Amino acid sequence: MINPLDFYNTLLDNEFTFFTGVPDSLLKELCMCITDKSPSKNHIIAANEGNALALACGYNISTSDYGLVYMQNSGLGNIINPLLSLADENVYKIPMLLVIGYRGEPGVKDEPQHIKQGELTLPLLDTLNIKYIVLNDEYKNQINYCHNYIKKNEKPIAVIVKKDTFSKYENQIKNNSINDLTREKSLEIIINNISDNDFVVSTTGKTSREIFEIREKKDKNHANDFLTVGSMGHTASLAAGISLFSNKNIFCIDGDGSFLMHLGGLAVAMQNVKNNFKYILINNGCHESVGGQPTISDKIDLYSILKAFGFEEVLIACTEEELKSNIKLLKNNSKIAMIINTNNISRQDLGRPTTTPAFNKKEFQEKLRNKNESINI
Ligand SMILES: Cc1ncc(C[n+]2csc(CCOP(=O)(O)OP(=O)(O)O)c2C)c(N)n1
Repeated sequence: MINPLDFYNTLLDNEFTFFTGVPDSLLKELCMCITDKSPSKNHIIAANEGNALALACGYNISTSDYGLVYMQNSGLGNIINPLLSLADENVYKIPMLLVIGYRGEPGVKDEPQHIKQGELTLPLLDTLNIKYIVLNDEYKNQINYCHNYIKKNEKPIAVIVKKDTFSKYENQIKNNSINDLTREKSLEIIINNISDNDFVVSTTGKTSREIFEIREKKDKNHANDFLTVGSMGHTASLAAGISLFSNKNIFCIDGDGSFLMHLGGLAVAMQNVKNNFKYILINNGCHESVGGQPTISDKIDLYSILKAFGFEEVLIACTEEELKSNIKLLKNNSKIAMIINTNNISRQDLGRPTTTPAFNKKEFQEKLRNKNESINI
């Protein structure tokens, strides 16, 4: 295994000193090291991977140095546009180092949402004409090679990071939150206070995993919950699409990282949705599901943003009691949102959905449509 700090120092030795990206569980230890060691000006946790690539392009234009963009391979889709129409050699010819977490690697067991992405990661890079190397113990030579390649060819190169490549970073991010409320407890309160006729569309990561386990614990099936296991950042648009053509209450449960990733999706959704679209933002200030790297949610006014997007009411809950009383109000006949401020603690033994996404969709769809006496299409 590679020690993240040694790797970080190797990057510095090779003049990679500007870091930006979206965190990934396979890069968790490296991300933690970068967050800890890099001056804040030189490390930007971006809203999405395409933004990160553009930031690295800006850095190169301004300094002539090469940025490093890190991401999970799910983020490849987000970088393709700026990669091909900004960084490409036929456009502005901007080099950088891409560090890509290899979820769904063929032959390695992984979740359904990572399978196709894993199969296509290397072929996709080939199609994009991006050279890649798979990171191993020869990393010092490999990073040096990348530096020389970038310099000579003035184009991006990718480093692929397999599962368990990095060892634990010595200085783990601590939970400094004084809030007792966990995301899981919040979800439990929500589930306990909505009816069998209400539907949930939940975001990528542990939110959906926790909802699955809460229903299991209550011996309930999962037909009321659409667990959006992949497609991070699109939950609000997905829930909006569902709610527009249903007369059921659709509770969209988002995370701050996901909310920020494609913020425009919610803004546009709000111009179109009806009063049955209920938006809940679980704000733990970080990408908790992949290691707890901070988002900017504690630096921006989420309440005002949601109000400006068109929510008639925006409720805030920081305690179980506030949450319990707010959730009742959420059922009002108005466009209403709730921000729940939680800590960033989750269970170590949290499982994953044991049913397939396809089965989940079928069950959800059947229940949603069967009980729709009149669908407002
Ligand atoms: C496009 C894309 N980039 C990165 C990821 C990896 N990823 C999965 S969950 C997650 C964090 C989500 O953060 P947030 O919405 O705040 O929810 P939390 O985990 O804090 O509950 C990330 C970055 C992904 N699935 N898809």
